Amino acid sequence: MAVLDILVAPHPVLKQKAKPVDKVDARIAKLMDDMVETMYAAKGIGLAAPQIGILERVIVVDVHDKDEKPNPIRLANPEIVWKSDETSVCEEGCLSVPDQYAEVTRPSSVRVRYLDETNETREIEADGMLATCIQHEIDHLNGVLFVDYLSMLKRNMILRKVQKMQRA
Ligand code: K1U
Ligand code: ZN
Repeated sequence: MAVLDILVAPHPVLKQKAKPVDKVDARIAKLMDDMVETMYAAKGIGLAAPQIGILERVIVVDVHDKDEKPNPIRLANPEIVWKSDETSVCEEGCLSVPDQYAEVTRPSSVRVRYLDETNETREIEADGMLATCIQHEIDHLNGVLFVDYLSMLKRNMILRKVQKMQRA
């Protein structure tokens, strides 16, 4: 497995739409493993392939508590097949927008269809942090960052801070 570099906004790849994978073969399974290792190394709870410069529809998430054992979920071609009308507000962060946080409103629960690491089609129903994280990662596959939900003023403030920190 390998720890890969994470792109930081405003990198143009982060604004592009990722392509579906044809099949979860050995290459995609290895990509999923590398993404899990990269997510853990960066102390994140999720990661999408575009964040490491790969425009394919692959995400990984793990929202396990500190006192629980790791529980990574690997998803290719994730698709929201149902979302609740009820919404929740959650403070979000992003490994591609380092050290910046903001509240985002999203559906509280979602049902997601995806291909797992063995190319099996699966569905998962998620709520709480898992639902927020999966929606955040699927947004990455569509070139959307959490700052895109904020006012232009707040978004520009955050992106300017990130660029300043990157230059320092
Ligand atoms: O996609 C990413 O950049 C990963 C991101 C996932 C995420 C965090 C919070 C809400 C939605 C999605 C992170 O892991 S940011 C770092 C982090 O561990 C964290 C930040 C805020 C709240 C909880 C965790
Ligand atoms: Zn993110």
